[in-house]
Amino acid sequence: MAYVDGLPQPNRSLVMGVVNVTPDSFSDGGLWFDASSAVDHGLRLAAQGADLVDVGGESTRPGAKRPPLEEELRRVVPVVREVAAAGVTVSVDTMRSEVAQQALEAGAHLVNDVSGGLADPDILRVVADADVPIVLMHWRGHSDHMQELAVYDDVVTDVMTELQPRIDAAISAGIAEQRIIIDPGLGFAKTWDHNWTVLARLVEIVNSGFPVLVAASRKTFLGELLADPHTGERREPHQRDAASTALTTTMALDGVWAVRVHEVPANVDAVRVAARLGWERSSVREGT
Ligand code: PMM
Repeated sequence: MAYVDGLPQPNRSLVMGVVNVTPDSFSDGGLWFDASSAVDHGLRLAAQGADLVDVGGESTRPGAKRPPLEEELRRVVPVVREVAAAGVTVSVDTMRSEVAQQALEAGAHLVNDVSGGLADPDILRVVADADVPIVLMHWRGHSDHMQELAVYDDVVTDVMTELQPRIDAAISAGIAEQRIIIDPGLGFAKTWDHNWTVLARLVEIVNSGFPVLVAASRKTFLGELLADPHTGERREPHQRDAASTALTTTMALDGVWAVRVHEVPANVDAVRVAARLGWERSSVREGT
């Protein structure tokens, strides 16, 4: 199990709860759009057992348009401040250095950059100066055109090859290697089949030695998998939680550092089940 300096280390995969302070995220857009309901939601997720709470103000669903900087700051910073003040470990989900900077000043403990430092390279300096961990996600372009970029020779090899220069850039900017978390970026410039391939071969990514975060929760490939057999209609996002939890179990057994999820209690149970089972499997292997 990989650990990250300065973050909780409960000897199992961590659970990161999601608070999208957006009007348009695919799974919970608009639900926590005002600061006080976003704060309440973040505190509720922490009380339910989330190890980290991820606060974001930009929807990255395919086709989404970016909010202006001032709007993203207005959405995110007050929520980060209040949730962190309550003693919760908070990550800020942003691609902008200014948002990262202000969120860190407001008490955030890590930065989750879905662009892996590509959208605004100065974010790497901000993270290095603050000496906090960063999530570098595999990313090929903004959401308004990313699905045109979903072309790979071998998705797992290509993701790892494209993450390496992001890791190198983070280290060159002064971020300690032990503070780097990687994420294959399910659904970002990836088809549903690509997502399944990444999940089937997750161990190859975990074997890189870097802590791995994965966000499968409620994503469209699950809605498609669970489509109504009669009408073909996709399963709604909030009815994808059982499938998301099933994936949490397999990903935790594969050794991911953390899962990013919308619904916390079942996923906390799942990572605990996986930790116990993983421990038992290694005892059996060692013949104890
Ligand atoms: N996906 C979304 C948002 N943030 N962060 C990381 N590190 N990895 C992801 O795959 C990721 C992310 C989009 O999902 P949402 O709209 O449910 O937040």
